[in-house]
Amino acid sequence: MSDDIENDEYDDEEIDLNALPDDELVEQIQNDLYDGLKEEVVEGTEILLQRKWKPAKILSEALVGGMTIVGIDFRDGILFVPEVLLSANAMKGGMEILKPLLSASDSVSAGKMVIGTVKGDIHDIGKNLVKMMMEGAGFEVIDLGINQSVDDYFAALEEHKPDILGMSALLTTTMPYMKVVIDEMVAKGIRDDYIVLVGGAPLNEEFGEAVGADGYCRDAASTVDIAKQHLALRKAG
Ligand code: B1M
Repeated sequence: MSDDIENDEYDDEEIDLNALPDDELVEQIQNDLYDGLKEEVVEGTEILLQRKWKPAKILSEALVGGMTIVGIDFRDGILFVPEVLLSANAMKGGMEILKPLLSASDSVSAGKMVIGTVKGDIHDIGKNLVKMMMEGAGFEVIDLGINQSVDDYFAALEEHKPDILGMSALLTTTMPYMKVVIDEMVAKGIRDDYIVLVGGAPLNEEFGEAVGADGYCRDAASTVDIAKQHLALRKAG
């Protein structure tokens, strides 16, 4: 019995995040993200910022690093949807803190992008990261959200007249919808009016080519580079 009490006391013990050295704090943020503890993830993110960590480094090492572990355990059946939702919510808490810092840059727009997750798919963390990184690089980004149909994309292209259309898909069952959108653009004669970039964990270079996209983007940072390259090519005629 005394053992139980001791264990309970141990479980309830609050960790002073401020007292942890950087490497242990990053590990603790990843653990808190895994446990879906949004407040703690936010606090840890703020402490790293106070310690002069670059927002992009916090994002990739603490937040994306933590989400990668969640993804592995989700795949292996150790975590289930409700737990992953809590982790996703905790991740968004940290991202909210970093967002204005990543976005605080040039006032002149580097270009305009409309982005959305395709129909049937509700994953949006990666897309949101892409949005943040693109905004950080000076792009104007119109985020359509999740579950976007051909009609939704077309309405947004019409309204916002972007340089780039970005599509995200995280499921093998929803990624073929990207081809539906691109084929419809071809049918309407508007395909070449836009740079089409696609991304999402199950995609690859070959898939991007097969569906007729201009580029496949492995992650948020490479999306910025690929977008800039394509815009430069267009400008060069
Ligand atoms: Co889902 N899920 N999920 N899920 N989920 C995956 C994708 C999965 C791989 C998990 C697994 O089994 N290992 C698996 C898909 C398997 C497959 O298709 N082969 C899966 C499944 C099966 C499902 C459900 C079907 C589960 C169920 O209900 N039984 C269901 C589907 C719901 C639906 O969409 N209709 C489902 C639901 C969910 C939650 C709602 C619980 C939650 C989403 C919460 C949210 O997004 N708001 C969730 C999550 C969180 C995941 C995992 C664990 C993490 C995804 C993530 O956020 N990664 C994921 C496992 C994994 O990917 N390891 C999984 C972090 C993010 C930063 O990376 O999204 O890859 P990522 O984005 C990167 C790049 O891919 C790229 O840049 C981003 C940043 O670097 N990128 C782009 C992404 N989009 C881009 C667009 C661009 C450019 C780059 O445009 C130009």
